[in-house]
Formats: sequence, structure tokens, C-alpha cells
Amino acid sequence: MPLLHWSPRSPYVRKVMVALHEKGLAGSVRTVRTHADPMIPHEGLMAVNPLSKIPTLELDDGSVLFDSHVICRWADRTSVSGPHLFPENPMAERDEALGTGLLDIALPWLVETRLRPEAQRSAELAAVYRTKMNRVTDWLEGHVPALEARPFDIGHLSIGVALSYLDFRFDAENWRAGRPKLAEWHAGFAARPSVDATTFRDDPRPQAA
Ligand SMILES: N[C@@H](CCC(=O)N[C@@H](CS)C(=O)NCC(=O)O)C(=O)O
Repeated sequence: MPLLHWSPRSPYVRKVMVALHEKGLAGSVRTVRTHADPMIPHEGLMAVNPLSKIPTLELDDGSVLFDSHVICRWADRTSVSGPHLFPENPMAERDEALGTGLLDIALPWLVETRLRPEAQRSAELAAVYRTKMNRVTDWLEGHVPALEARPFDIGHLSIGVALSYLDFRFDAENWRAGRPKLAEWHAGFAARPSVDATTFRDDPRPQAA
């Protein structure tokens, strides 16, 4: 059975978990809790993914897949059940890039504001991340009719997970304020069984390998 390097804290992993649930594959993949710390390269993980990142999926034939985009595509190709996550419409993958791009802002923002030793934190960088987060969510507020006009795909999945991650780590930013359409759209996303089954959680970290 394929083995997924997994964490309940990682939004990129959650993208994959939601995709596996949507495609009816959640019971066909084992998970192993892997702590991928950007400051501590993980020897065990690097043996299969030299980038030392999760999600990483080890397949039965010994081949390895990363990153979240590639694994979600694999899930879509592997199972015909559930929504077609990667349709011909390029807007699906454009919106996937937007959701993942929001995560690519949120993760370093988290490092900058909470994880880096206080003396090394940059208020300037944190302000840049906040500006970008606000611009992306403003853009999305105007983009809700386009999201609602097409069936659920990887774009909805990626944007929905990114907004859920803002709730998990940046609740005080209150992204819903002034964005009622996006808030309503996200409530519909959060009600999907695949999303409900894969919530973020600050579990105890495993020992470094
Ligand atoms: N582009 C990658 C990003 C994956 C990523 O950055 N994952 C984080 C965990 S949330 C990680 O493994 N960080 C460890 C590191 O950067 O060394 C994807 O979409 O899968």
C-alpha cells in the first residue's frame, strides 16, 4: 500500500488528504507522521525526497512522488470516482496555484512572526506578507462567482485548504471581515466530508530522525 509522509499541521499535506478522500482513496494509502522542519533536514525523509518536504508519497513499485500538486494529480489519475480534480480548464490549475501561493505566503509569515528567535524577526517582511494575504483574499472575494460557476476541482480544493489554514494559524487576521461572499463560499467548502475528515491539529511532534 502506498505510504504518505504526513502531518496534521501541514496545509500541503491536507491538500493531498482532501484529494484522497474526494477520490475514494483515503483507505488505500497508509500515513506515517513525519516532522519536516525547515531548519533541520530530515535524513530519513531525504532518503526518498532530497527536498526533505512533506507531502511525499512512496508507491508500491518503489517510486516516489512529491509535491502536493503531483500527488493530487496522481490521485485523480488513479481513481475515476469522485470529482475530476484536473479538468481541461486551465483555470482549475491557475486557482490551484493561487491557493498554494497563499500558503507560500502564510508559511514564511508564520516563521517570521512566531518561530524565528525574536531578535531576528523582521516587521517589514511580516508587513509584506500581510499585504499579499489581503490582496489575495480581496481578489478571491471578487472571484467567487467564477468559482461557483464550475464543478469542484483542484482550484477549489487548494483555495479552500489555504483559507482553512489562515483560520488555523492566522485567526486574528480575520480574513472574513469585508469578504462576505468568500466567507459563505468557504462555509460550503468546510462542510464537505473530505474537509471535515482532515482537520488541522497541533499534535505532539515526533522525535527527529
Ligand atoms: N510545494 C510543496 C511545499 C511542501 C512544503 O513546503 N511542506 C512543508 C511542510 S508544511 C515542509 O515540508 N517543510 C520542510 C522544509 O521546508 O524543509 C508542496 O506543494 O507539496
